[in-house]
Amino acid sequence: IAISNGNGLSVKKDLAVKPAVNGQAKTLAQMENQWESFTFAPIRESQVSRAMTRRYFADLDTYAESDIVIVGAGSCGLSTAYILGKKRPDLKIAIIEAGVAPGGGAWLGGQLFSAMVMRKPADTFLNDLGVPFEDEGDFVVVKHAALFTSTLLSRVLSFPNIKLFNATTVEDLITRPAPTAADPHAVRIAGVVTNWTLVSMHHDDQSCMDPNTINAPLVISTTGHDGPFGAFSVKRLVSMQQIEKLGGMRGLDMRTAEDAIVKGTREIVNGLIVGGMELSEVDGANRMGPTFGAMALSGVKAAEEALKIVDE
Ligand code: AHZ
Repeated sequence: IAISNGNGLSVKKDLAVKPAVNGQAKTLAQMENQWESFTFAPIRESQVSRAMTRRYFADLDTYAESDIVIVGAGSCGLSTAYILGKKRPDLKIAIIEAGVAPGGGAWLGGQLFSAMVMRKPADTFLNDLGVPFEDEGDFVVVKHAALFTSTLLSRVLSFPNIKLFNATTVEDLITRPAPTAADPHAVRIAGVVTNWTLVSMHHDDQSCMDPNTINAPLVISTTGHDGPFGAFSVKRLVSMQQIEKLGGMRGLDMRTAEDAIVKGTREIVNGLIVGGMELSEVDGANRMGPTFGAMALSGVKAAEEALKIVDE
């Protein structure tokens, strides 16, 4: 049957599809031993498509103007989002993660071992999150890194004011002129340029595929140290001549690396905070290897710095 949608367009409505109501079991217990008569509630394929695309495109619309964009959903980016989500339900926060699976390097503790080590006082973050650990004195151990990351992810994804766009790469930064007496070419960061990661991976073998954008007065970059991925925003700051050069991440020293990352988490250029291991590339800080307290607490500090700027 054809029905006018009010814009003069006619929309085909399939009357065979009724709203899905499952009049059967209300609880799992009621389903026990009922498998002979079991059926799912009815559905049509287009309902599935629309349920997904309507929400995704509404989110793209909503978050095209965000209050804060977090680039990278590793342990630092997710910790930042968790604190911001808890403290500020009034802010619109978009997380852009290049990978299909968020979590960065925090699904395993180190090498391919399961347990995750955090030095005190990062146990406060675990307590806040509700992740159990064994206390070994100066440090604590979560029995599986995935328990930390999955709990953090589930908390972050539950905030109604946070949207994770995964499989999406930040390809560039949006800038606006912000000249100072010392630097007439200075800019402020005013958002991010995005593309689906699969598109980003094919710029060399397909004709121009232009990106999308998100405007935001504040970007928090946590893309990890340099490598096949990583250190994206700070490398771009060098190529756009906003910082002179990168210090380059130094060798591993657990005793100094973690303090340096947490203390150094800050606004690097106007509108761009850098946290986590991306910061080691700016400051020439040591790496810490498989001890994750600094990633959580750098996230806490990044959130604190962000709120100072937002509330200015
Ligand atoms: O996919 C990346 C990862 O999930 C994502 N990312 C990188 N570039 C991106 C881009 N757009 C969108 N252009 C991008 N996303 O950023 C995430 C970074 O996560 P990570 O776990 O690599 O970084 P982190 O700083 O949160 O944690 C670092 C963990 C390390 S490395 C290390 C050492 O080598 O010593 N020690 C620790 C604890």
